[in-house]
Amino acid sequence: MRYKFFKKEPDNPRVPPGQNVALGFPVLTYGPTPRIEKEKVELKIFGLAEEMTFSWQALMALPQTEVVEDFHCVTHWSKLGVTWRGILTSDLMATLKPSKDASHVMLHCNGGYTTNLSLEDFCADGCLLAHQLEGKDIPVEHGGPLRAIIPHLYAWKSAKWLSGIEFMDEDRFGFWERNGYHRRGDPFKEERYG
Ligand SMILES: Nc1nc2c(c(=O)[nH]1)N[C@H]1C(S)=C(S)[C@@H](COP(=O)(O)O)O[C@H]1N2
Ligand SMILES: [Mo]
Repeated sequence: MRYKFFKKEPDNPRVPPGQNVALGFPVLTYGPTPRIEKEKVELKIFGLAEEMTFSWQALMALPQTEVVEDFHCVTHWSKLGVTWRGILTSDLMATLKPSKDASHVMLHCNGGYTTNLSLEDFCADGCLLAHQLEGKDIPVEHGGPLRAIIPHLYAWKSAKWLSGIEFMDEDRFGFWERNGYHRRGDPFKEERYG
């Protein structure tokens, strides 16, 4: 089901400038929705880090954490207080061996979508690789089985159908960043376009 109801909350400090509160949870996808069985999920770590591939089982064996975070889409809607469950990026990082030169990551998705982040933004508080939304498996249109959640930046950084994390020694542009979006995307600074 797809809801399209929004309300203005100008006095709510959690709502960034230029955003309206979404009462439902809109779906924002560029291109087709890839369908992947959990058992076929593979998360590849590559670039400037020791190469590793996590199966679904290996991901589920990592510490699991629930976060409640606001979600801000650059198309002017924010969904407040979304509950996600998954692996904190800081817990994932503790199991990886990135090179000392790694300063940025590129998130890669099934279907070809990409988005770039500094390592600091990738590891910030509340960031996780999520597999549950409001206590249930994430619906495929919202990025299930596995998506990134980067709550402090606009939601185009929250890569759905995550398939890889590439470590890099410089910033490179992902899909929307090449197409005019800001390289970082802080909603409270309205970093919408580059
Ligand atoms: N793989 C992939 N991830 C993606 C996108 C996409 O098109 N493909 N859209 C992004 C954008 S612009 C937003 S706003 C959020 C939307 O997440 P939702 O569909 O769960 O609301 O996913 C982000 N992650
Ligand atoms: Mo978006």
